[in-house]
Amino acid sequence: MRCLAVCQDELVIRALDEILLPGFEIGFIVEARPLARRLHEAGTNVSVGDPRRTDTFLKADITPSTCVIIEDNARRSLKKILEAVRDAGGTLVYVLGVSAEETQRRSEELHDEFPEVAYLSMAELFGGPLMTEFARSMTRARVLQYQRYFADADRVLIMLHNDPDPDALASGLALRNILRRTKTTAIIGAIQNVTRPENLRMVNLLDIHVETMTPETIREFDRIAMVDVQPHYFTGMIDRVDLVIDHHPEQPGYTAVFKDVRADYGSTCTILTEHLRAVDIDISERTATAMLYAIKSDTLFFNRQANRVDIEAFSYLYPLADATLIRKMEGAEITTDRLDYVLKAHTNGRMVDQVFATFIGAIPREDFVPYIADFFLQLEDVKWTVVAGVVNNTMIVSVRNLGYTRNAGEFVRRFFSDIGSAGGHRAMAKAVVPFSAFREKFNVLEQDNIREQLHTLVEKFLHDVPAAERRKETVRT
Ligand SMILES: [Mn+2]
Repeated sequence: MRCLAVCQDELVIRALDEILLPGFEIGFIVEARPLARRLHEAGTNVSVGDPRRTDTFLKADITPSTCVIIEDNARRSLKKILEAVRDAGGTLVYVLGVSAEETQRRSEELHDEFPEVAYLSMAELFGGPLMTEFARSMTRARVLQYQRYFADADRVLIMLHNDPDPDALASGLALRNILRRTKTTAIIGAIQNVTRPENLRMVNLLDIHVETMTPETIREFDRIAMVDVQPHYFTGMIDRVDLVIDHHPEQPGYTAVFKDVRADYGSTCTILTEHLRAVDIDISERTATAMLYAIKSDTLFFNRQANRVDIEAFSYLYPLADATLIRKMEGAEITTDRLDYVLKAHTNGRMVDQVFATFIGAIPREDFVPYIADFFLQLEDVKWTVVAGVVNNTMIVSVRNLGYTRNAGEFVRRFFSDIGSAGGHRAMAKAVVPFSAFREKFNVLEQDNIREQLHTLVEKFLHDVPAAERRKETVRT
């Protein structure tokens, strides 16, 4: 494709020449002879001419399919040049704004008179890649620091939350890689080990060893890192932590030597992909597979809280991972005992205004509750699910929504933090409370009443406009 650029700035010319030369046949029109001579000597295809004159472009032989780039340095009469190009038959015209100020105003002005002309600003063109590079070097500095801090330790512990999920497990593998350690020099541990069937399948297929820890064994380590979780989770059990990498909302009240908490990321593995890339560490197929599966499952395959960085990490890991293994791990999600509880949830559940609530009674394992909450969110017309079940006199409440409504984490904190633990994101949240405390606070005994009580709470929450929004409304009226 032919490309003709009208530029007077040597730096811009050299940059365009270098960028466009491989794919385009590019020529330049300049006004100053000395500049033309210099560029010609450097091997650039350049001619001298007055860009305000139509015959300059006729001589350059432009056709409707020639791509014409015109530099806008805010000094020359841009309109005259554009008219000359138009009269010579040019139709594919781009204006390149190179003055730092006023590019927005210039592009608007131009648009009124020349709607077919596209305006590109230098800042837009270089801004994205430049910011990515700078962010990467900041990450690199941070990773190099904690690598050094962990380098001389004998025993390193990478701590995960209870019943570790794919994001926690894969983050453990990834961090071990970054610390350049093996399974004997960096232990991946949790107070309560893996129980969910799909996570057990992941642990087996990828041969991930998680050691069950106690407060005593935790103390034997020289350095402690936490991934996908923060110290407050362990309620005082771990008094010293060296590194925290997590994507849950940042919790106050702890100090860590190093910390990278990014609540706007869909998974901890997304953060760790950036760490791995920043220090250029080779990612093994096993680690890439685990991380890819983690991003997929923490974002419910990009249906929940995924953003640009998650998609970027996913596409980086994808060619490095084993897709067949991932399919095998996913198949483990549906089990017959889970189906039994889905049926029970369906029978006991009720839909009101796109909110599905159900109480499934006594259950042998906690994971049935979030599984059912995720399951019913797939139904057409369901925007919120609230599912409760009881394991050994402890009530587990899982809340899910489609992410663009009110905050699920806020919901559980508002109603349950006074009687137990409650927290989570905008789209997913969980509360764990003594069953007796729940019944006492809300005065419910019958199972059906529990479900109705959950509906009442959601209704109250959704119809209660938060103070900030109320203020906005007053201003508007
Ligand atoms: Mn996670």
